[in-house]
Amino acid sequence: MTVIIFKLQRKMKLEYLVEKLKKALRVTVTTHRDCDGDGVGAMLAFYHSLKKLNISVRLLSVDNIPKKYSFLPGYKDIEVFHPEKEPDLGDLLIAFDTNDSRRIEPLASWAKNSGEVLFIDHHPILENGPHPGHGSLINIQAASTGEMTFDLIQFLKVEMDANIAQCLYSSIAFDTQLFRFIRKSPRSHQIAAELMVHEFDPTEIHRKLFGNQSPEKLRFLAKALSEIDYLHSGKVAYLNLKYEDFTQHRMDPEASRDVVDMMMNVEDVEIAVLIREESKNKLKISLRSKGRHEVLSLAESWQGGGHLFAAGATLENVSVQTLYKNLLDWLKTHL
Ligand SMILES: [Mn+2]
Repeated sequence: MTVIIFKLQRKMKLEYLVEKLKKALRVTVTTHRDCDGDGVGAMLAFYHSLKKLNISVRLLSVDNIPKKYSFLPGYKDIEVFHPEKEPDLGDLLIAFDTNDSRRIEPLASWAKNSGEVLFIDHHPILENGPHPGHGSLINIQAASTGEMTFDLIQFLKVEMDANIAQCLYSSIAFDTQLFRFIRKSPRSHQIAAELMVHEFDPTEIHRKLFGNQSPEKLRFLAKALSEIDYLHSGKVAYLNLKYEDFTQHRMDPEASRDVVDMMMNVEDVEIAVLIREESKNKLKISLRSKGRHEVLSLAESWQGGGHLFAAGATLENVSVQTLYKNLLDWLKTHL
């Protein structure tokens, strides 16, 4: 019964979106701040699809999209949003891979003045966060926003091509981390197989997303990984990367976001916690769990969000010592 209701709701929402697209004079597509391969791939795939439907569409991002994604078709069409330069954003903004309007500010507030903001996403709606518009598509069963975008593009009857396929394949490969995290569903593989009929090189995409590291990065990793602390009889891996750790290796703190996933490769580790100093006064926290303990509540207690088993937060003017104490308290009650 619940499945039928879910399918019906999904169909109604898809129809609502199609109606909106038909009426829209100009559509803007975006993804969240500090984007990842899933959000960028999904938004680009949708951008190419709307163009094929002759719908006027723009790509706007609230911050710079890392160069590592420049292999994706359409990357060069992405513009960074500057409120002072944008009198008119069109009448429909669609954001991929988030349902938290704060992560697309100031674009969300700006767009609301002229039209509607919809989200296409697979993250749970936050308890204390803003609510996405009622026409938004949220499916927390999907392993990536790319998979939802694949269904949406099919529903819109857009003919798949190599550009769209490459973008969607990159989305799925990124969020499943090369098909490791597939949420007990064959869907990620099924969609990937359908996409691979088109002309692109999946191995090359895997390398662009997860390989292509510099020697400096490996030297940095060797040092960082050797400094992990193991708490709670080795069930929790904890690492604090200081600003100096990055400057010493001439590394962008952004390039260390994969460290938390490496921490999870230790057999006994159930939860990994990475706190990195992005700049003086600004901390980024990444949380991962193998599935026995949710970590979203910890992220939410730090005004962050994400998935049940992969979440994060950004905090300013808080000391690492304070966060560490919060963490120990949280672990005491949750482990
Ligand atoms: Mn995602």
